[in-house]
Amino acid sequence: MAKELPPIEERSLWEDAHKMLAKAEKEGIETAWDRLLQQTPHCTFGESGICCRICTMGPCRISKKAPLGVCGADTDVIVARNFGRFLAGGAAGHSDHGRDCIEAFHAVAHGETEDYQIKDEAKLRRIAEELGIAVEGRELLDIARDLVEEFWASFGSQRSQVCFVSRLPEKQQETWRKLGITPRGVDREITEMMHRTHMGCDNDAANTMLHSARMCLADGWAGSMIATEISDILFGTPKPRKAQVNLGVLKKDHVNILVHGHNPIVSEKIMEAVNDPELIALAKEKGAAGINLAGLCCTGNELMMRQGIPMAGNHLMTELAIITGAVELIVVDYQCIMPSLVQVGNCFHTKMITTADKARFTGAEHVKFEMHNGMDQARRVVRMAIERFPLRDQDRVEIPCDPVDIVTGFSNEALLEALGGTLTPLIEAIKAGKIRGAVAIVGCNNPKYKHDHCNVNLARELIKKDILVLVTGCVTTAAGKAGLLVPEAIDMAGPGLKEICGALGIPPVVHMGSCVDNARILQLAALLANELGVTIADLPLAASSPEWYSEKAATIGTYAVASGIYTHLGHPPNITGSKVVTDLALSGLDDLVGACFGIEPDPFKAADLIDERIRQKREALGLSA
Ligand code: CUV
Ligand code: SF4
Repeated sequence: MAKELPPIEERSLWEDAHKMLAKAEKEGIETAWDRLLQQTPHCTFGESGICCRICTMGPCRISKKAPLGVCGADTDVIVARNFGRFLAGGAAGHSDHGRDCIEAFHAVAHGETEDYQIKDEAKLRRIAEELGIAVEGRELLDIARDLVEEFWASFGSQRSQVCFVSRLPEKQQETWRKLGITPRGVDREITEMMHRTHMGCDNDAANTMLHSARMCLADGWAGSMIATEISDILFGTPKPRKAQVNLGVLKKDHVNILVHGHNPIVSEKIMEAVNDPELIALAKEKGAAGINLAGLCCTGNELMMRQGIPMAGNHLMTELAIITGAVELIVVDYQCIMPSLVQVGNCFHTKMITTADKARFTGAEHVKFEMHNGMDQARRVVRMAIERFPLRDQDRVEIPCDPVDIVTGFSNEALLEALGGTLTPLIEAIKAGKIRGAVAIVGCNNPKYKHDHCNVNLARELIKKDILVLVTGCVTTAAGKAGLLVPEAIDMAGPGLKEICGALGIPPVVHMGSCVDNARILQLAALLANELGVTIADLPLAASSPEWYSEKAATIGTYAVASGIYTHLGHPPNITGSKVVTDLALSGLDDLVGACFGIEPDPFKAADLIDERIRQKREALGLSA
């Protein structure tokens, strides 16, 4: 049992984190690392997934002495049910975010709001056409209303399958149909998971696992994909642009506002409000040089991808950002927001504002954002931040470093443009072995690891092996801070990758967005598979979430595997108490969907594991290893 925290340098890879952890210690402010120590050792029943709380004949926990729950459920059934519900939480999170995007799009299409507009008309028309909606000679809003209905239909169970399954190669659709894992509707699959895992329903672990796959596919190919496509339509499809990362993006003489959470519907309006000349004048009246906006986590990714707004930090930097003492206000929507931010904010003058009725925090102030009042509410929030600037104690402010430059904005549209309009140059590079494959490194931080150590080192090792790396979510900030998201990073890549990225002027590690934007990577995989006449499982692709923590990350991993993409995780989900479930995850799924999970905490060994998989896929395609 760990009795003591590791030294500060061992808790994070980064200087900005070290300095803020030292400041926290000096000022007696508790962080996630302190609380992890208090929670260690964790409950081993929970860790291996063999504690069942599904009914009140229990709770039951499985041991040698008591191998069955009161109802007779064995360890495999209990683990599969717990894991299914865990994944349902993740699918619900992304997909409810997607639903909020449809609501915004609906309001725009029906003229119910002036605060949101259609920014990418061409993308709206393109997607409508793709989904079989007539576009010729029609008014934009007419098309939009039809597209809204198409998206709503992917949430219920009105159809046999969600709309974007059509993006997959026919052969792969056939595999899903045979296995019965074609997702029918986002809400239907999540609800059915809750039903199946009620006491006395699905008592066959493998069968529950198959439904887990189906439900996660509904998230990837509908909930998340719809969120991404609508966000592009409403706020613009990302294009390559410069931005900056780390705590150095905060400014000592400015009013600093942080946006945290996931949905661009709130953060985009805050960004507009900080550019309002009246509010800038007010900030100057209060003694500030101006208003500075920075992002955290995924809403930070959304703003950085589309608008070049700087990123203050990823998941484990959120408490530390407040500890700079320079933050007037943090405005959040939902997901991945530690409740401790209220407590840390109370150690300073930092105010926390919540905006969604479904994510309120005791101790924060609630400013409800709705479609018809987004802009007014955003101005109100920015004004509140300005009012707090005079309360800041400048003697306690410490901005620990200078920001690092990055390049962001690689939507599939932008990637295609960089390739000259077709995938051919990329495919040729893959065939020639100059780019041996591609790996998406995605997801979170977890204080059980040295912060960002695995995220960064895995990316570094893979590009050395001529493997293109795609990043989203919290890995973005890690890669950015390590200097991997600029074209000059090709100097750290193998010779083939260096040549191709150099010619295209792109970094060897490409930022593709937030967590829901992992759907962009699914789409890219499908485009490549269709172009080559194979399935996604045949491609030299992999995914990894080295430092994951959230239900959503597990859901992403599961839809990646179910889509045919081998997925590495730094540590297993809480399933190790069941041999059936663990074997399925680590190998059995390979026979069904052409991919499985691999577990390895060491990033250097993980790079070899992934490299070996890519080697096998290349050989099977008749390409040099
Ligand atoms: Ni949605 S899910 S910690 S913000 S990536 Fe970051 Fe990304 Fe994990 Fe959360
Ligand atoms: Fe125990 Fe079965 Fe109830 Fe779970 S469902 S708590 S194993 S009796």
